[in-house]
Amino acid sequence: MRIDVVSIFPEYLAALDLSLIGKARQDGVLDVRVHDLRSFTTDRHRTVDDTPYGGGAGMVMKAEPWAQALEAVLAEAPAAPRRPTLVVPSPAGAVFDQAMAHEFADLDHLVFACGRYEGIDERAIDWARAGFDVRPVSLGDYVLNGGEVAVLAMVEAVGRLIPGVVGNPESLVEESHADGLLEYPVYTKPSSWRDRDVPEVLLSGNHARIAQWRRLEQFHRTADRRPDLLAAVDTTALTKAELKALREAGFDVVDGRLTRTTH
Ligand code: 6GU
Repeated sequence: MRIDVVSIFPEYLAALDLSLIGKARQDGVLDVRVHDLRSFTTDRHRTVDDTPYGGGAGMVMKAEPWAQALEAVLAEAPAAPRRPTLVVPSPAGAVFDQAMAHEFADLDHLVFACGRYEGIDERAIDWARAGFDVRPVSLGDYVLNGGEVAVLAMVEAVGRLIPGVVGNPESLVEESHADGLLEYPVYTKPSSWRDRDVPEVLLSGNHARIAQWRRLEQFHRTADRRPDLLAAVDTTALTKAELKALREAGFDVVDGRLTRTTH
């Protein structure tokens, strides 16, 4: 996969040299290139922003440096059947989730446009639709100073789904959000630590019991921490055995939605 990132703080993206993503780059699985937006300016001060039309606080990123940068990215883009996807990190975007990470992981070419200040002149975004599939994306309902940290998060979430990036692909199956539920709690040696014992079932060697316990822990944890995710569980996909275990554990299906009836 090819990834281009355009930013006025290219040093921010140095973290992409590290860990699994850095290894994937070394191995040639990921081709990540970071570009300095200022290198696409033509004035002496390398200006990338100006005051907003209509007034208001803060500055807006000028359209022309973005057009120059994105044209350069397109000119260098490897030939591909699909046009590149331009991800524009913004608190005003659609919320990034694991489904979107999978969608992006299937693409050949992702380009990230890191805005700063109050955002990018909207005409640059509109203009980019001619050459890119444009996706304004948010990490969640809070405000960052710029898109760089969001890009680090998204590249990591997307990159680890690409075959060959995560050493053991099985670790992708049993993790939070893989099946719409949060992950079960995990433990390692010693079995007793500061008067706290690992749940007995995990030492039993009974793999069916362990799988059932972990599944119920997923439901309990999701009910505690993310009731919104619990309500989104497809209850028609639950097996009879699962439903029985869930009812015994204090859950029930009410109006088609999985609900916890007791604690
Ligand atoms: Cl993607 N960008 C910015 N600037 N702020 C955010 C965000 C993105 N997601 C949440 N807040």
